[in-house]
Amino acid sequence: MADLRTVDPEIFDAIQQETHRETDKLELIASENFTSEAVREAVGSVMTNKYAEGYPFRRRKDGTINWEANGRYYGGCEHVNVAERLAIARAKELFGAEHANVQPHSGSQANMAVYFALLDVNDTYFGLELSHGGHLTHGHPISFSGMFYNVIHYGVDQKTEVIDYDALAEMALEHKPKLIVTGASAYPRTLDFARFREIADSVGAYLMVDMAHIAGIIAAGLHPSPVPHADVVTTTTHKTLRGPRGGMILMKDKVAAAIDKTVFPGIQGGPLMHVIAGKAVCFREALQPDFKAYQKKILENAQYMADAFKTLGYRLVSDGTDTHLMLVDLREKGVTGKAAENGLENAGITVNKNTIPFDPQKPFIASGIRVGTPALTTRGMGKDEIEKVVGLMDKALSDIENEQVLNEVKAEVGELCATFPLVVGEDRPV
Ligand code: DSN
Repeated sequence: MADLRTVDPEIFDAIQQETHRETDKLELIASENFTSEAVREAVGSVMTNKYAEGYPFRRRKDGTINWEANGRYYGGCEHVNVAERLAIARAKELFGAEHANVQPHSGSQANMAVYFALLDVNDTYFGLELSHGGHLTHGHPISFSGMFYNVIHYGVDQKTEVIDYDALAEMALEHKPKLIVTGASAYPRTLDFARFREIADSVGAYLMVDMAHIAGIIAAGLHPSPVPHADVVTTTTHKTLRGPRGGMILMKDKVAAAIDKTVFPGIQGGPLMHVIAGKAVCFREALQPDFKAYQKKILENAQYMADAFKTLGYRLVSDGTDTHLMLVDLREKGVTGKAAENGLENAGITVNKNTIPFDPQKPFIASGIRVGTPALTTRGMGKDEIEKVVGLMDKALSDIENEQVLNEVKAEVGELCATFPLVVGEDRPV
């Protein structure tokens, strides 16, 4: 980073400070993780310099792909083509998909491409309610995904806090959606993709699964895969999958031409070839045997974390988790999600406030927090450390405005981080 330090000391300093934050605090945001150095090397490479609008292939009239033909609108794409072809091939292998588009800049753009390709304006589609674990881009009125379509939301059962599949099946018969979207940002239980397919088929709807949160777990074969069931599967690449920040679409061949055309030229221009190179590295890493072991540890750690919270008297939404994340309902502790997020931040523990199903609080206050184990697992933490972390959180949450208590917790967080170091920057080898 010698050049950056000289050329732009302010940005250099901001990156240094972020390095310290990532290294010296405990990261429990369920959607965050730490990429490998190899992924960051690819993302920081010269491929950021290259325009490559189009694809590293052309489609024949019958829709099949001709990998020998040049589908780019710019010259000089021979090397970035290698990166994108590898990313596509590895994504297909990793998830067993018929086709992959690795160009979406984000999960939101991946979802946009699917809606624009499969729906007309004002068409009806179903998405999981945001406050029940869904995502803004699953039809919330303040998002493009809710502005152009007639979106009807389904939710969880109030008692079990698990998706009410019977209610969804009835809703489908009544409203005949053209598309059913599932996948979630804050839903701790296994999603029954076969059941979603059955419901979609009962009304001739497309099925789209946004697997962003659980993509790594699915890649490791530790959560049922949506790929055999869904027409389209969207994801980000930076959560449990531990790749660079970005999006991807997996799809059946029958919708591939329409979706590729919607990603480019429909909604995006030049693909971020440096990020696509990073995605290729991520998929290669995810194809290695140790990735499965890593995902298994994420899930085991989530069970230790859930048990530890319950032992200390916390209520978890749906009473636990099958995945990497859980929602802690803080109402009985007399703490709001917002106060918890702020207090824990001061104690060196990063979480996000989160609404719980049927939350009486507004989203900006929220009754709960969402916590996950991917980032702690990447640091090498296991049962003892997870139990220690929950104990520290309990100490802070039990006296969330007491500065002295928060400082005591922070000191212990510092010791734990030092024992489980993280190499996140060239200038911060540990
Ligand atoms: N913002 C992401 C999350 O935290 O789950 C979803 O896009």
